[in-house]
Amino acid sequence: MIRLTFFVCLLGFIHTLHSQSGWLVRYAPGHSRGSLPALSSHLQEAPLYPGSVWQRWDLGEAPDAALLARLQGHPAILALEQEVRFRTQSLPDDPGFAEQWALHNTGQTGGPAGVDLRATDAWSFGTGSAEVTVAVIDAGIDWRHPDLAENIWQNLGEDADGDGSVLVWDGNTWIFDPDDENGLDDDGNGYTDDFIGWDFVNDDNDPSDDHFFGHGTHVAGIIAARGNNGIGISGVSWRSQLMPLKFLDANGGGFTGDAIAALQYARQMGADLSNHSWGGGLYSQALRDELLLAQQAGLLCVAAAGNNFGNDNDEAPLYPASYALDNVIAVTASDPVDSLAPFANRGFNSVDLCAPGYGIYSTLPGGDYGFLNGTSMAAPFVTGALALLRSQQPGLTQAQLRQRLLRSVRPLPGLHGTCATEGRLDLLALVQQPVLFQQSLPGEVNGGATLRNGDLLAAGEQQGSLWAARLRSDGQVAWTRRDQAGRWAAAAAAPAGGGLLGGQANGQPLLTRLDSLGAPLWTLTLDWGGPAGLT
Ligand SMILES: [Ca+2]
Ligand SMILES: [Ca+2]
Ligand SMILES: [Ca+2]
Ligand SMILES: [Ca+2]
Repeated sequence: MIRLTFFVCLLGFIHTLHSQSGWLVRYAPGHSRGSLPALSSHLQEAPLYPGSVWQRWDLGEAPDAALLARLQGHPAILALEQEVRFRTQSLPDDPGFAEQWALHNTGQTGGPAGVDLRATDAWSFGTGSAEVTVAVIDAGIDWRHPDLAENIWQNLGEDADGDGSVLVWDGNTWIFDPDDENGLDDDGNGYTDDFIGWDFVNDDNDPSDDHFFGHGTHVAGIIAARGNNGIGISGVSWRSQLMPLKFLDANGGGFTGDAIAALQYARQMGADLSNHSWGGGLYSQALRDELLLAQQAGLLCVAAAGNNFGNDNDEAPLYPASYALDNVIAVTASDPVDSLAPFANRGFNSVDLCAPGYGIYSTLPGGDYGFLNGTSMAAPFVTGALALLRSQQPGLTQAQLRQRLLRSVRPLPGLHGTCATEGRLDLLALVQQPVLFQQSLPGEVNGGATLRNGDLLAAGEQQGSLWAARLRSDGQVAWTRRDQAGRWAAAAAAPAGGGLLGGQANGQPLLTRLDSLGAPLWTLTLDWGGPAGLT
């Protein structure tokens, strides 16, 4: 009884200690709290752990700014910083995440657990950034949807009042900024007041989704529904910008000319990726020409292989998926047991890879959510994956993005013969490929691209835990390892058997590949932009 009481008290004590953010202080040599007699006697001080040179101070809810300034300049104090509250990054808090088997399969469909993109591990390496823009060439997007609105691309070339936004919250919903609606084509791109994209069906500036079940909105949510915002679902990329380009009408039909105009808009306005969850059997030279222009502009296009119940696209092509262009990636659909979905097309030469497309939960118009099936759902998983990779490694070229995508596909027996890679998208394998070199080919460094602080140099899995090497702001290579609780912590060096060693010589970061006995095989000097390129 006594022991039990004590234990409960101890827990209560710990809770009190860590319930609010404190201050971490390190005294200058020879100094201690006694050097600061002016500090009030109610200051709580404790070392972070026995023998730590850092002390934790409790200064109350809102310490006096003048006091802090005095303390920070005090000769007895070497460093003073406020504690930061960390949170796990891998599992988003979106309540609908439990339905998203494709990202994290716990067996919720009744099938085996673990048949998924390993998204929760992949997000340890990054969750996407607003630097990447994805054109959703579809039936439009419910851009007011609470789980999408903050990720909608904004054309600041039409921000006539210069307040940095073309969308405003009117207290009830998102609307176009009334002060920007001037009826002028401010950025001279040929479209008047095109704040967030364009509606090529109705030729106006509101690319809302009027499709009868909300096809475009569902596709958009798979790519980049706002992740970890406490509502709805999580996109593959939590933060990429979605550019709604509507060319499919309320019934899901659209014309080649409008598709081409939409693609031209995406290219002109600098989209990095475009998603094409639609297709048709007729070859169009005009569309192919436009896709070639997109290729020259660095725009990577992801297309659905079609739902013709096992049609072989090698024999009966479906466009745009079947255009044999380096910037067109064709995706068909797998199911929760890693077989080809029953409705999905195949093509050993003309389809690149599989991605989940069966029982997919995503956003629907009117702030809603629901399940849909189709290769239309598979393509946006690949688009989102590429957005994630691009935000993590912005220096990659279109060809490198494609190469990394296809190389990281996980071959699976159930997908044998269905597509060129005979496998399914694996987000973790995709994002943990090193940034600028291939381990197997000494000396192959990405054509002069500049490394930035935080760039991933190498990563891998060992004994069930993830490790990663990133470039630090001082040019050294920092090794980190993720523990069982999902936290990243500094590691002294490369993992045993990881085969890579980081270092620095003459201010240039080095990466050395080791053989199984630890002897160096080769060393790469990495092209580093230095501290000026810090992000
Ligand atoms: Ca504005
Ligand atoms: Ca314009
Ligand atoms: Ca305007
Ligand atoms: Ca969400």
